[in-house]
Amino acid sequence: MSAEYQVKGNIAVITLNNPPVNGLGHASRAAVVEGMQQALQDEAITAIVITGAGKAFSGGADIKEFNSTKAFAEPSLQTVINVIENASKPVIAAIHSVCMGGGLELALACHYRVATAGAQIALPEVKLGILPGAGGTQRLPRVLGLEMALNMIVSGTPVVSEKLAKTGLFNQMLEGDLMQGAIDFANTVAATRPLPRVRDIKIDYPNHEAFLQFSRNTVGAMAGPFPAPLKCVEAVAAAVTMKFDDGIQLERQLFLELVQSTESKALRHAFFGERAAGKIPDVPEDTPLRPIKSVAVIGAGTMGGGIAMNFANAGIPVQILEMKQEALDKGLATIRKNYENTLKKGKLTQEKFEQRLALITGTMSYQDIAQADLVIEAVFEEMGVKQQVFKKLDEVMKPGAIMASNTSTLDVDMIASFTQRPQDVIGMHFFSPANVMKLLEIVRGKATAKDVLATVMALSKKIKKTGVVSGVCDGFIGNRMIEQYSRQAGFLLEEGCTPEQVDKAVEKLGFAMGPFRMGDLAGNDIGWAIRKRRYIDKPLVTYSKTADLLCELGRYGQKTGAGWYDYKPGDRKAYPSQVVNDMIVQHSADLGIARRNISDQEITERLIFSLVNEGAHILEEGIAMRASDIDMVYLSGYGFPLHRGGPMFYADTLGLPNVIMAMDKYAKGRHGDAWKVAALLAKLAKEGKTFN
Ligand code: 3H9
Repeated sequence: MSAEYQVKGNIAVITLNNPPVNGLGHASRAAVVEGMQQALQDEAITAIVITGAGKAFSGGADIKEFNSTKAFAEPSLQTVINVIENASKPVIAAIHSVCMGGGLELALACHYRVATAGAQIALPEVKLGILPGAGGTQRLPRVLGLEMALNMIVSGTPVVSEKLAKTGLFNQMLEGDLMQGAIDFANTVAATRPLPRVRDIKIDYPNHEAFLQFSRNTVGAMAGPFPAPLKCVEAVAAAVTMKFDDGIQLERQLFLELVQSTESKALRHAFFGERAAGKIPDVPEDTPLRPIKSVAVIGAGTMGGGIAMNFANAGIPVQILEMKQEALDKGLATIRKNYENTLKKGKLTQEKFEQRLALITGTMSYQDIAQADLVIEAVFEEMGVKQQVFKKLDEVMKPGAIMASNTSTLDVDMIASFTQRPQDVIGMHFFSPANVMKLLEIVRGKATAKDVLATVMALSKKIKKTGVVSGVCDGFIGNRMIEQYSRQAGFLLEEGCTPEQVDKAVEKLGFAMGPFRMGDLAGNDIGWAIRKRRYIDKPLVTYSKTADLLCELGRYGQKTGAGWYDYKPGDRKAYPSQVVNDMIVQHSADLGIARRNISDQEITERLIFSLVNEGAHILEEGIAMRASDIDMVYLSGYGFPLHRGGPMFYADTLGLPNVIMAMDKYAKGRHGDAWKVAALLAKLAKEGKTFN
């Protein structure tokens, strides 16, 4: 049953029951209408309470239905709302826990609303690239006022119910048992007529046009590539400028436009992708977890320090181990400085600042960290160094401690083999800056125990990361793909581009940063070291030597004040570099390449399709469990534009046969070997299917 009908004295109670969050899917909507009809026909019933079972009143419309006709099948949410609002008996929404989207819209159609404290109230549709499509933009301003409602609708941010206690949204805040309180309230209003309807409230906002214009300007400036925020303003404006029914009609029309937009599809893909990433088919959800009450990090460098901050932020004590006092002091001082900056910006209270710093301690003794539940190694990216560290960890760590490596490319199985307990070894690949970036690649070795994997997945949630599982291969999901992207970026320089032209083309597509600005930020020497190792193993793989030449000039990036671009002291702005551009032109001449004009389309296709093709190989080999995992890696770790949904989703939207057609064209150019179409990509295109 997706909604239950009960009678308590003279009160009918309709309880939404569609776990996990009582999404208003087709069956739930039909059940509410049925319950309403039953209650209205029963003469003994004097009022109707609507509530939700389990952990939500309702999380809103069932987003899964949006890609099918089910979302609009009758009874639609609009129909349910009309049945409730036009009912001849009082209908009371009894709200708790979560009341969002269509759930809040349903509550707004009720004649009365009662709530417990702590309920999350939101119209979060904008985060899915849509707007409230069942009256929310028209009714919320009528109970909260124009400004507050607009803020909530444009931001999608939840507000706790007690903060709204004094607004027209709630008739009563309840303490104690919600159901008893709601029934008592229902009995007090059972005879009230006429029944109050939110739609009949007049919004009083003198000079609303000035406010709306201000909102259009500010929202427009922040909306970026997303159409939804401005459409939200347009719909809310209708609540003051149009008759209620006309406003509803406009809202409907805007909703239907947005729900079909690629931007919204991409955001919905990301919503489900993030949740799917947490599911590992052969690891049951109830796998017992190892308790993680303390953590140790080996290495106080930029990475180690950033990693440690994640745990302190989550209230978990963390020790940092270094070999030299000086390095340890420097690392701890950097952490302090980072927190001080956050404190200065007002994003941290003094109390939290002190708490977090107190949770981070330093040591130079392995014995001191022996009792940690989890240890993460973040030392130099070299197998010999990792070997020493893991041998030592194996000697000292208590039985059952999880031993993780933050390696970004190395073989986690080999690292595990340095210990007598490979089942306790796992990869935890953080992205720099580790205290900021959302992505955590969780590398499952062939011996990694299921409970170790489950524990690290749960921990990633606790430290607010998007955890994505990868199998073992050189570079895992993200860096293995980026290698192909970087190769293309290098070839483009040899063939006629400047770093600036490549970066601009990619940034125009929506990337946070193009490959060369990114290289300067991360440090070009890191890629250099990786290439030296990689191409010894794979001498036949071609790549542009331009990046090596850059490093030979000592231009490692922002940290050396020069990289692909020039930098001024204390300024992160990238200035095109004559030295670099001359070097690139000279390198082309040395290779005998006649430089040519290259279009932005060629640049972006070569970069993105090289990601897609490698992503297809990664899927074929089972390194990633699903295409959406690859998209999550790129959305949360590589600045891939959110409105394009990740590389695999983007390829789906372009059409896989079109991707292959472009790849075939580039295969006829230089380094055609890079464009061999992955078998999975070819197969899906042939069958008319998509990755996602
Ligand atoms: C809308 O209402 C449109 C209307 O205006 C107009 C219509 C005409 N649908 O996040 P969690 C699933 S648009 C389907 O991990 P939490 C989710 O996929 C909707 N499924 O839990 C996951 O499934 P699984 C507006 C949904 O406790 C499970 O619930 N509403 C929906 O951390 C648990 O999710 C929103 O945008 C849904 N609406 O957070 C609310 N919501 O276990 C979006 C959740 O299979 N949802 N699921 O992976 C949220 O913000 C959070 O999920 C919520 C719970 C706060 C509710």
